[in-house]
Amino acid sequence: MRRAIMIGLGLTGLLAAGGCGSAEKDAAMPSDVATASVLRAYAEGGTFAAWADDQTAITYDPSGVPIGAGALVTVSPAVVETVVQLDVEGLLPSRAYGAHLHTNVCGAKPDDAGPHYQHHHDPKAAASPPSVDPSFANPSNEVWLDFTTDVAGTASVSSTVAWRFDQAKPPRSLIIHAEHTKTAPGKAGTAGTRLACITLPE
Ligand SMILES: [Cu+2]
Repeated sequence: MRRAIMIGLGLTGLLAAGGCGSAEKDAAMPSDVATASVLRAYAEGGTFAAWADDQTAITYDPSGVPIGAGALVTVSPAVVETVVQLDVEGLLPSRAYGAHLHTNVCGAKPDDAGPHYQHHHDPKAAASPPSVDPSFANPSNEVWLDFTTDVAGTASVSSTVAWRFDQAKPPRSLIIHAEHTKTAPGKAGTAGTRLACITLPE
């Protein structure tokens, strides 16, 4: 079924050229057998639609992420790093978007996905979310996947971080935002309205 989705999106070729093959190789390395769950690779995505309980790819604002657009998130963990790739199609042409991994699954409301997934948690964000301190809200401690679409509305972007997901509490969604991500103190990590969300596997 997942393969059918990829073909429908026309993203199969991108996947074959991307992290999927190498991820399978990593997951099969004998030294990693004991940590197979930590190194689990996956690709998740689909066609954007309005929110429903069983909907993986949700658009909250079809004027920014149209119904029928598609996205695929490919996670490729390795021994000392994690590569996350985002492929999109059917978005607005030549437009800047922000994108990050967030902590919670997508819900009926954009805020249901919670804050950004962080490797080292910003202690101040617990009392006063979200984390806007650049020493925590940055693309080395979070997974940022900002992109600008081409004239056809497609884009492909990847981020490599020098750590692996916490398997007890992995990121559970990718949010597409209305703007590129800011880096200034007090605004770090903010990227405007949450336009769309993809729920990621546990
Ligand atoms: Cu975000």
